[in-house]
Amino acid sequence: MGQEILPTEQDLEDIQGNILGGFKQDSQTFLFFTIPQGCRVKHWLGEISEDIASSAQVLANNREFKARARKTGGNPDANAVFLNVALTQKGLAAIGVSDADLAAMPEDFRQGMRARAELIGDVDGSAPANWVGRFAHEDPHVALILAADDEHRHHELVLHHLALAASHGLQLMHLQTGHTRVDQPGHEHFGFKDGISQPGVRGVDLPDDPIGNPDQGQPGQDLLFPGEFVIGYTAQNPDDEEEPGEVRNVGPGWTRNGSFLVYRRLRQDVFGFRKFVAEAALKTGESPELTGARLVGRYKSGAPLEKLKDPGFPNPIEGDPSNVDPRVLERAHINNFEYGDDPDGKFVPHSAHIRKVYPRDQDPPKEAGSQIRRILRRGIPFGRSFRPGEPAELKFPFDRGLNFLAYQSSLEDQFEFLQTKWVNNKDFPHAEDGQDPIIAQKDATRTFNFTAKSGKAAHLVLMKRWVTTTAGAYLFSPAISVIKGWAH
Ligand code: N7H
Repeated sequence: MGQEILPTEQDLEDIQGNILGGFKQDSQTFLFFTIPQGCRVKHWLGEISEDIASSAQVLANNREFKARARKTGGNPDANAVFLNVALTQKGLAAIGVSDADLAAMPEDFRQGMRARAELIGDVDGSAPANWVGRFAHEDPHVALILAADDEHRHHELVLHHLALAASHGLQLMHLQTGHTRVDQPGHEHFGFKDGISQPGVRGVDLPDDPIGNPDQGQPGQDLLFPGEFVIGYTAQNPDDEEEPGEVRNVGPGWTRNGSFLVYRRLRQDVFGFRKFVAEAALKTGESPELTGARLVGRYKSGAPLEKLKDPGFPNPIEGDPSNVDPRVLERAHINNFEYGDDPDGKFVPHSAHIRKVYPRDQDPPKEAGSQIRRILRRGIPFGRSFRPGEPAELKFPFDRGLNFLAYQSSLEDQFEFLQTKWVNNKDFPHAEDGQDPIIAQKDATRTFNFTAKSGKAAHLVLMKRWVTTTAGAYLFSPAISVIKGWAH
């Protein structure tokens, strides 16, 4: 058994808030800057460092929101404004990190997302040369993540930080908005409920049932060792999901309490997706709701296809999917399922999005192999909701999609592994199972295999991507004390 290093309260004060807490605010803006030589970047860091939100702060506010939602008290700060900071390798160099320390950072991060584009499948329309604005030919140095519930305060926050950065000589490279959808809060643009399943973190997330089930947060949510997401802590044991593994140390000593952040601006073609689902449903004779749910692994409501085979819930594969028992959306059920009892993918196809990116206890990779590939997702949509009748393809800046954000302690073993070995790989988990129909980036033409209502094997040919990468970066989100140390 390895050593168990878990974050203390003092550590949670030092780890940036979007990492372990996650900003839940409805308005978020991502400001990407470059740091020209000779600009007063250290003074700027000094100005912003006092305002960086910690995980302790964000976790406390999120708990108050939850308590209010469950009507058990709760006094969240509706006026809270949160700020976080992350830098690319070029940004670390620009603020004066030593060459030795820069060289000690992992290769994936040093190279950056642009250089790794082919590896992760960002080719053709998703290739960096086609990314929006200045992302098409350069990397940002630093990103500010700004979050507020109140729209007015959010605007003030953004304007304040634009002016502050400019007054210190930083150059704005890209301003990316993010907004919860007004017509369907909590749902991404294709219409599916998002933000349901996240890894729980030991020492941070509390078990619902500490005596009976201390290794789970909410039902079905396995608690993982924090070193999977934050540097300097015990990580998972790759051979046993319940035992601690090694302490994860990466690069120079100052990376402790930091985390690697993947940012991807993913454009969504809602018209194309809806058209495909409607036509596919006609071909297979199944409802459009069921066809969409097969691609994702959940219905638009978030109801998990896998769960619905359990005795006690009406089985939507046989009947009308709108008959889904609403109890399945409750905390006790919505994420409480495995795939081991559906080895052939009869309910959730092997390549359905949520099964590809988190195969749970499926073999391969087995539970322990699944848990070392998890990420903390912190995405938020951008752009207006689709309105029937509008042009099929919308170009920047009027497009829509997902600001995909994910924190982890290894880009190569987590985000890149998911993208290359599972999502883009038609042979995972088994030969010819197909690529992820939602987010695969490699080939435009893919085949989606599933078991039809009749029990027979069926397949759909996907001719087009509905998700395109339109910008991206690998960033590092350092401990708050480290940023204060760099400032003067
Ligand atoms: Fe995915 N979608 O609407 O289809 N995702 N995702 N994702 N995703 C999830 O369970 C979606 C993307 C993960 O724990 C849900 O919280 C869309 C990337 C992971 O069971 C839905 C886009 C990557 C999970 C979507 C997109 C991932 C997950 C269900 C792009 C990583 C958790 C909601 C526009 C490489 C799986 C939920 C689990 C869930 C959709 C991107 C990964 C509905 C539209 C790039 C790990």
